[in-house]
Amino acid sequence: MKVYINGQFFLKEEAKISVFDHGFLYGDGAFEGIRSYDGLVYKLDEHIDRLMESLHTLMIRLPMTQDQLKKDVIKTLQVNKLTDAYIRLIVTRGEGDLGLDPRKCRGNAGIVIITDKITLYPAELYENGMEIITVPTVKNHPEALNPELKSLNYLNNILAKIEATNVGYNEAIMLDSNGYVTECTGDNIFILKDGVLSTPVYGRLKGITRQAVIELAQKNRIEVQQRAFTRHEIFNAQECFLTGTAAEIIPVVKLDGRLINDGKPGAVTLKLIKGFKAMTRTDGVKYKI
Ligand code: PXG
Repeated sequence: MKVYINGQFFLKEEAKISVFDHGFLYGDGAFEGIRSYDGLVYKLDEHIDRLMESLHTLMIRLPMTQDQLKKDVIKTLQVNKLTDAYIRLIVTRGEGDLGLDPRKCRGNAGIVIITDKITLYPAELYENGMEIITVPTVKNHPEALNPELKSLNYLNNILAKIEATNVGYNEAIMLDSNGYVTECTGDNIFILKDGVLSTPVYGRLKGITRQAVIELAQKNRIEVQQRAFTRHEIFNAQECFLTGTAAEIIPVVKLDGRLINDGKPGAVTLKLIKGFKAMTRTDGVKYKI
């Protein structure tokens, strides 16, 4: 496996960045998690657009054109001969002196592209659904560190993940400081009630898979509402599922000990999983290895 660092490829063992990089020192940077399926990079433009928004907020200048960055993502897949991959694209503030001030980083931002084989949750969880819990760690306030910003500082989510795995759960719901549901540690959340799909509108990452599922549902004439809701609505929903690049779509059948409906993945969830699978095998930026 070879790793792309600033235009050059390095063996995994030799792929290293400076300890003075502000991405390492302060989590100062942004990233994307992208996937390719069967020689197609799924939603590459959307991922690059979201990355550009993160960089704009962080006031980090991309040291190349967006087009070149997309080409380099594909080149990394080709160098590693991967048709089905997980792609981690990282932009860091770059090397600087000690001290928070980004002006201490006089060089360019750093670009790293890691490609790897995909790791999904166990197949059993896709068939039978997942049990999740709500954790005490509250989601970052949007005016502290906005969850829409996919920054290299993921400690809020990591703390929540630790709280979930400590008690034997794979995923956790995080609430905002008013008690509304935001998302999970690496996935967005949807519920279905009376034929209407709902997903939180504030305080969560604007997931690419979330958007794809919204569009897929609308194509299937399912109404979608982006709105605030509480755990009470999840307990009493007919269906619930999570979406994310890594997880794709995974059914949720129990939250905080409450069965959701009959505790089995719902019909709409299964239909969306099928539609999403088909989409990932046909849409995307084609590449040859
Ligand atoms: N919420 C959060 C906090 C995320 O980090 C999502 C939602 C889903 O967004 P997308 O755009 O992927 O539909 C994410 C995405 C990993 C990994 O390595 C994490 C994500 C994506 C891919 C891999 O754990 N998070």
